[in-house]
Amino acid sequence: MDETMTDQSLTIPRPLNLIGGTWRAAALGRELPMISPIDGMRFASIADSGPEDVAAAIDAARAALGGEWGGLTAAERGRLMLRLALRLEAEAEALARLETRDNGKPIAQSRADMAALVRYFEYYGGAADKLHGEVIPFLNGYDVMSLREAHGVTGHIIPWNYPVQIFGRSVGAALAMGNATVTKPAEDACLTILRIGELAGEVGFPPGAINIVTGRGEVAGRALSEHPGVDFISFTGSPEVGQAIQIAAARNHIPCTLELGGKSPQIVFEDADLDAALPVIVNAIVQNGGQTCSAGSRVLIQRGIWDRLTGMLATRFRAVEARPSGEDAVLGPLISARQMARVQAYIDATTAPLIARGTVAPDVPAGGFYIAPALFGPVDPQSPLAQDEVFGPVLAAIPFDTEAEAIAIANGTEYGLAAGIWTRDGDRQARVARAMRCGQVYINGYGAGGGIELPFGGVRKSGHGREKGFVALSEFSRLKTIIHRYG
Ligand code: TXE
Repeated sequence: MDETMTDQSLTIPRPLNLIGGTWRAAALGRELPMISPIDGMRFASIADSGPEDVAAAIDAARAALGGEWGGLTAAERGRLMLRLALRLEAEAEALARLETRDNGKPIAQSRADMAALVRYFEYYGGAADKLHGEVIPFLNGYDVMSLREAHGVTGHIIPWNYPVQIFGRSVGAALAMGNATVTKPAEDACLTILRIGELAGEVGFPPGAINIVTGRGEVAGRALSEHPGVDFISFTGSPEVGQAIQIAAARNHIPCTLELGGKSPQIVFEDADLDAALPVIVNAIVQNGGQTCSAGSRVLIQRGIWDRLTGMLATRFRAVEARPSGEDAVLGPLISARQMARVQAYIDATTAPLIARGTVAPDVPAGGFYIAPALFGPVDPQSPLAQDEVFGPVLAAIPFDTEAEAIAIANGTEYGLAAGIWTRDGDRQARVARAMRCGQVYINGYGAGGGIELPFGGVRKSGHGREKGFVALSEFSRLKTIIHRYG
């Protein structure tokens, strides 16, 4: 048995919410079980919060804006964030182990998530006092200045696939701009976020700046998205819930960012360096079990290299073994029985030929949510496997003849999050990159979400707004123009 499952030294947060700097059980005393995907066993509980708990957190955030948190200068906010970054770095290994137990992802991926979390707090901590307004030339006798202001109370609804990275990018940017935050993490994986909340208190974050309320999406998440006391919502999750969030935001006349996943293509032209492309294409769908919003879930292959590249991919796929998420794991379990059933249903329903299948290690715990990776092709570009976000280690290979056809297929889904282009032809790189209808394009590489500095977000069903990078600070703040007439 892997040590990530038996590690007794883990600090497992209690089933409490963080509201106004204190830890409280849900008002109605309810709890939800936390199941580890590694073995399907209950190993912890969380608060099953209701609208009253969410309202208390929103009140606490509002009070923080009028209290110590709201009184800090931008530089002081930044310094606190940098202090938290150092603390997170010191605790990174313990946090990574908790994340792997909670979420099931391979320990190497959890470590990468923690490194990104630290970087978000460094990056946004350092940026807290660097986005400012300007003095705008106007009529004689006027001084006009624009000011950057916090929205106020920001709501953060976070999914289970990259809880800490998404917490870092959205809560980090919101705090940097002086907002007071209420986070509703996913019921499938949220313990690491609770632990981060504890550490934030220990390094001196004032009460109410960071509130965390756990619970079910349709109860606690809905309450947060519909509450009139929230000034901005950042949501990452499914398109269906994203639409509900946007409707709720519209009812309250507030802005929101939505990051809703994708069906991102990797386009491989005949002149590509296939040896360089191969491991990247495989990693882009195997990483985190394919449960990545920018997973490269379609590979578009020019016909002249179809046999060669699918052959190379098949060899790689067959070598991937799903196993418990210890040091040697590349592919761990999926998040839940529900997600495993969803992925299996796509595999069962597809009529495309199966090119290759990986394996599940024979000694995985019986109750875990393991699935062998699958490569299908040629897949009809209009079929569900090529159109829907499967959110599992399933790659759809699609042949094409011309550049125009590749662009049409790549853009031919409702999603538009990321794309990868593999070619040595510089003109083609530029043409195809500009033709992609999506938020991020990689040329001769693929980073599945990219670095924390790189603006990230989608088009249409992949959502709107940009998080990550400096631009996120604009999303998490608003401009006020002050027109001063002097005599
Ligand atoms: O998402 P949900 P699920 C996609 C992916 C996946 C599918 C379903 O294709 O297979 O969505 O996943 C909260 N009001 N992505 O069901 O339900 C919920 O508690 C307010 C892509 O897990 O959207 C959780 O905190 N909140 C994605 C968060 O929303 C609600 C990552 C996401 O859960 C709510 C995750 C409601 N009515 C899934 N219902 C990505 N972009 O990376 C749920 N929630």
